[in-house]
Amino acid sequence: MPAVVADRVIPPMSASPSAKSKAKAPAAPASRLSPEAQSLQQSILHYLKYKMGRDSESATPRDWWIATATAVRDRMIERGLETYKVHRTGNVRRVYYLSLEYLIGRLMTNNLINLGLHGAMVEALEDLGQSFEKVRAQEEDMGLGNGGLGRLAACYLDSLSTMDLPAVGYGIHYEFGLFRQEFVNGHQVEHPDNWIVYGAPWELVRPEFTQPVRLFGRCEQVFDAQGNFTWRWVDTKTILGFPYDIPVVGYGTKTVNILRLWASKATEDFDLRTFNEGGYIEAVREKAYGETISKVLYPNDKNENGRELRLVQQYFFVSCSLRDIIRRHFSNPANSWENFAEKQCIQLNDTHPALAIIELLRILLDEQGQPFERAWGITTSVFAYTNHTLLPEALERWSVPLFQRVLPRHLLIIYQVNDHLMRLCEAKWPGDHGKKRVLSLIEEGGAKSVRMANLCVVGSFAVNGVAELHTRLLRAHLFPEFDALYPGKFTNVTNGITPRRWLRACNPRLSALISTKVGGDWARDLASLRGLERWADDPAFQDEFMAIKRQNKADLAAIIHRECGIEVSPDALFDVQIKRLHEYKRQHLNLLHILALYRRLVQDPGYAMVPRVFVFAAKAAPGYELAKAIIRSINAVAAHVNNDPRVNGKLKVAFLPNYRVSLAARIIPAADLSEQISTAGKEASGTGNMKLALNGALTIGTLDGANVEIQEEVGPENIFIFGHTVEEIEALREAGYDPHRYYAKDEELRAVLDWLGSDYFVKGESPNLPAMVRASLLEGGDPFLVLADFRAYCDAQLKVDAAYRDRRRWARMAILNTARVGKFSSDRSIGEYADRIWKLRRVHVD
Ligand code: NBG
Repeated sequence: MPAVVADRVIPPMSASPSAKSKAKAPAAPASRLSPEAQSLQQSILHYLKYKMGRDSESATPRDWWIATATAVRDRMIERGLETYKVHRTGNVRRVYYLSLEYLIGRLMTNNLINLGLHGAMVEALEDLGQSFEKVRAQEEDMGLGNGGLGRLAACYLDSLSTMDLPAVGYGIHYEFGLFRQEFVNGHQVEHPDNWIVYGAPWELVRPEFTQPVRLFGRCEQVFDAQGNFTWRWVDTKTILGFPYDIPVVGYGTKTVNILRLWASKATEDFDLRTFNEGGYIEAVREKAYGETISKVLYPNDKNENGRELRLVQQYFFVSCSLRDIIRRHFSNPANSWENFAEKQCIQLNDTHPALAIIELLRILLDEQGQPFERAWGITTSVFAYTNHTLLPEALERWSVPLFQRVLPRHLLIIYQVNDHLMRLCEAKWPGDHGKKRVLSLIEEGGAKSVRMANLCVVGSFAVNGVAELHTRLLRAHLFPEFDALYPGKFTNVTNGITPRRWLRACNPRLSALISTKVGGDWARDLASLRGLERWADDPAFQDEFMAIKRQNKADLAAIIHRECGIEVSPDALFDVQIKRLHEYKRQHLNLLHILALYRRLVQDPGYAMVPRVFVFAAKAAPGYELAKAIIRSINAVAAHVNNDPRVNGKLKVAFLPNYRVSLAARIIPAADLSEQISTAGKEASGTGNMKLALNGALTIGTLDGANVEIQEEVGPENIFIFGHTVEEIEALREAGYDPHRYYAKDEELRAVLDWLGSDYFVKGESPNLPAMVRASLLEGGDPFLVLADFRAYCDAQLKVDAAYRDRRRWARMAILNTARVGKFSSDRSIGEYADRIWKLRRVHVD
């Protein structure tokens, strides 16, 4: 094994050797390298030889990457072992973050920055004749999530370790992450994302913690030795959960927590029995089923319910995780069920892991023989639930017959919890059946289903929304009865983003500039960016700030050229909308504005506007036809606009394919304008809005989600707010919203909609997808009020145009955005969870 020297935390941005050494490094005159770089070099060469079977001449870029990542992982393991020891001997309280999604992206740069070894690694590799950038580019994004919810989970893991909080993340080790997106003739085409095919060097396999998971079967009534009636779950099938650990290193601290991801495997005895009975095909089929469970991540924007496999995935994952939590608790002889809730706290990331509540109850009732009241008492002291959406189609419901087939025992327990809930309800509102109907865990009427959000509220001691507005709507619109039944249970924790990834790593130029003004500690104390306010009016600082933006734009321009074949100028305003494709996010509102500009330009070649590059990146859920039609429409309009000499370079539209974390990290530092234009009340929070503002983009947005709080922080003069508010939308709906009214009275809107709906942009193509988009806005009733907000949006865009012409004013606004969004650090969010919900203390690791 290579020698591992004690790592020192290098202050942010110290990319140059921090110490000289006379010790010998294998491939270079040692005196030029710092001790950290020497040690890294030794490890890399060791793994190149003994793991990859190469020497530095024969190694491919992938060999270099795997050897380098493994060398970095060693440093994390060292700290991980130390962390584990401190946590175990201290018998500390821990939080377990249960999430079906983690959108991690690449880890190399972030791990190095957090370890304080970024500079040393650059040095070590360059000295070996390798470019760090090239090596790190070999890493596949870990895309085990759909969007904001999964990315939030990844940011929170970073903050948990950084803040020295004892935590374990649990998730699924999907073999295929979110699909890879390609455009073929402007249409989205999906390809499998086989991210682990060439190995995943950050992971550690942990076969000793494999867990059995039971499924299917039936329940039978039995009497126990005391003559009490109980249920037994029998004739089940068993599959195995096999854990992979990814170490999560904190920034500038020694804490390394883990993310444990479960892969499913078939049990051998079960296969063998079937095999011996002569059913070879059957044995292989069942083995395949066992392994199918963790095969693929479900794209969740379109209602994919009714999919047995998704329910099985959810149960598989919570069952493995809970057994692991219980095992860990009882590995300390001082612990018992008495202090379970005192030591363990489980956070449910949306309703996806809601079955954990019932599974813990089942273990307590059936395996521990506890009476219901006590089992329920323990259970409801352990769980906390975060809601991430108010969209009705995204609130999970599972059909009762499906539940009955897959988890018959759990369904009985759900009925038992529901009885308990109905009694509470009766005590509070005697005889009020209306209240019971809305609170019930079971939705009656037609096909019966289990309401997972209700289960989460009932089974948790705290429920939170993810932005002030969202939490207010959650309490007032979604759960008013629960709010009355459980006073004090609902609370808000506004989302946050990790400044390590979303500024320090993705925007090194701006990071360096910031450090010269406010010192090197801002990545740990983001509120200290307020110190930049002093320079907001300083012309020299403004010039530096905007020069960096321009360099970042030039970098993005090169990517746009490579990916889309479009030439764009870094002097244009970069107007960016990057997020999942969804009607509520209104990429089509943006498109209508682009069409309006295009029309103004072709009708009046002298039309005065600041040259703009519209940048889109988004994946549409594969089954979401309208979202795919919007992608097709944007690409079709782009093809015209980009090739029309009449617009004279004033307008370009680039839709970058395959949106993912590593692409976001390239776009965000280059954005001037951040499009956050969802229908008010629909975007729970948004986190892209925070990342863009932090990197000095101005927001054009509605009063939705965290935009409201961004406005509070940056000030109304430094943001472009437009559109109907939640209350105005309610009023409009009550009065009977009619999109045709807007269509009839706004000549430009009518013209661009009809233009889009013709076959002008997609000559002869069938079906005519842009026409489908138009139809959704007129005949379809425009469910997200695109037409109602169109004019206000165009007016706000005129204000953007005017502001951008005034270079000093724009620079000041951009600087103030960076300076004032420190609140949106995920460290602040995690601090609030730890103090107010989890009651978790920091544990220092030396
Ligand atoms: C998403 C919301 C976003 C929010 C993220 C993280 C789901 C179900 N919800 O607005 O749409 O920022 O969660 O909280 O993915």
